Amino acid sequence: MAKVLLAKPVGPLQYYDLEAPDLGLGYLATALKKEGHEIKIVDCIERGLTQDQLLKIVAKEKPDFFGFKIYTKDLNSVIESYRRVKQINPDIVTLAGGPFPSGAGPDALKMLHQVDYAFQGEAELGLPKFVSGMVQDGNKPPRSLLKNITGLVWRDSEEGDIKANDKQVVEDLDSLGYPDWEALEMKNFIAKNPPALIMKGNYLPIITGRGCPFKCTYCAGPAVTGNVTRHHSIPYMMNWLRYFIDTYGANHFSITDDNFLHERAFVRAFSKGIIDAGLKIHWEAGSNGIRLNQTDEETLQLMEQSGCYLVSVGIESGSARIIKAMKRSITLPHIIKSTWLIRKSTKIRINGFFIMGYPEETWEDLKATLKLALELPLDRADFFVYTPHPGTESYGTHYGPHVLTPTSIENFRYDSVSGVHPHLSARKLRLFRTYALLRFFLRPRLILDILMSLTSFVKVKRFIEFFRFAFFLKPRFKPRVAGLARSDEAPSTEGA
Ligand code: B12
Ligand code: SF4
Repeated sequence: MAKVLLAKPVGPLQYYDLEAPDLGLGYLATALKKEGHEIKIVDCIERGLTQDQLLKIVAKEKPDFFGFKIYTKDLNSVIESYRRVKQINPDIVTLAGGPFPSGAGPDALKMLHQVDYAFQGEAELGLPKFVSGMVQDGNKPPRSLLKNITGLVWRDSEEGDIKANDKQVVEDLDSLGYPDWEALEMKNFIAKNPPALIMKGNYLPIITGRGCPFKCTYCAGPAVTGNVTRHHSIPYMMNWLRYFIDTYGANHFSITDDNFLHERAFVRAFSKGIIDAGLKIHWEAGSNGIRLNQTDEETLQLMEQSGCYLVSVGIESGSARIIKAMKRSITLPHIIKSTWLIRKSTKIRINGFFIMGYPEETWEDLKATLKLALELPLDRADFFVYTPHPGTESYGTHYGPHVLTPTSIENFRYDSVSGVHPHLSARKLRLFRTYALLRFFLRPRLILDILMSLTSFVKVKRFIEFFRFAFFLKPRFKPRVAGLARSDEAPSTEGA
């Protein structure tokens, strides 16, 4: 039996983080417990922990294995933490997983010197096998073990290089069981809901399926969950919803799938399942933005009947040229037609996702994006700034490792400018995004809608946060941490 401590990195809570329990870590906790290991999860963002406080927890818990779930934006923070964890006890086996290592592969170990092993992609199958194998071999694993752990990235001392084993996605999602609610400290999250203005109540994330067959050039999703879509069964999902309703009084769910509408038959069965079970809930689809080539009236109406009140739709650009360059496998007329279909066939609110600052974009393309945002029947819009994440096609084509510097990393968020754009300066991009938000929201229909949604103190607070976010005002929201601790060990990209 080993003691495993998994954490979300130290950092300020930012507008898009939403204080929600991390499903991926919850599934890992279940998988590790099944193998008899002891597991704790610390969400440093949610708890507002500093580096010192996290280190105190590590010193107290004395884990055999310590690992972070890492987004690109977290790199500075985790470099600092790993270095200090190794100072506490060099025998703690340090692990890295999540979106950044999934996309970066061997480069993750080149950049994170204090990490012993990294994982790419879904880790419910590989991680427990790895931990059990390590325990058995007294933390001196033979190559035969390391070579057989799916998704493992490891330093091969015999051949003097870094190996990245093939990833393996989980085919039968129900076989994983449910994310471990105990380890996720659910009560903390419930107390802090709800987040966004448009949302209706106690928000909890659920995931009905993983994976996406598309290959949009800017998206790092498939690097984590692969190109094949898999679903939980309808009974699994209904039990999950019932458990959340009965145990936590939740009435509002957010679907976090990569591509929720990809299999409409599943979406219809899911909606019917909620109606037949008589569950009185609200739900919204598209933390990740649903694709607009998979909409039809019947599916949308069933979604609405079962409680869906909001969809976030991936529009991304108003320029046909940029949509093509992004390899979105959808045309602009189709996007426009589908958005209107949602508006005409249901009362579901629509939030449009747009990307600004894609590498090939020009000033004219940006203007076309704003024009489209104003013409479409949208109730909300998010103008994200393009971020070149490792593992995406556009990172390789346009940027590459040189874009990951200690100063750029903290801007690997959708509201900061991280990469150097070939045509648009960072200042111009920032200004245009602010202008776009103003033009979009300062319209009578939206002003009225927002005013009517300010029904509680929490919502007014959230509105102020949104305002700051929209205008890049610093400090960022709820800065419960003094600021990211700077590491003296800058990530090196040597050999990458
Ligand atoms: C839903 C979602 C969200 C939701 C999360 C809701 C929730 N509580 O679950 C919200 C909207 C809050 C969100 C926010 C952000 N997101 Co997001 N999100 C996603 C999405 C669509 C699905 C995540 C998910 O549930 N996956 C399913 C679970 C099972 O997988 P998982 O959590 O990754 O965990 C598995 C593996 O990663 C691995 N693993 C995870 N942790 C660890 C740790 C160790 C030690 C090991 C060994 C393995 C391991 O094993 C897990 C089980 O298989 C992904 C796309 C994707 N496919 O990853 C983007 C994605 C992860 N998000 C992304 C980004 C950029 C962000 C933000 C930084 C946006 C911003 N603010 O600018 C924030 C950061 C959030 C934070 N707190 O730090 C990027 C990450 C790219 C990158 N390299 O950094 C992705 C890939 C989308 C994209 N743009 O390409 N997100
Ligand atoms: S952006 Fe959406 S459709 Fe495109 S690859 Fe990512 S998840 Fe799939």
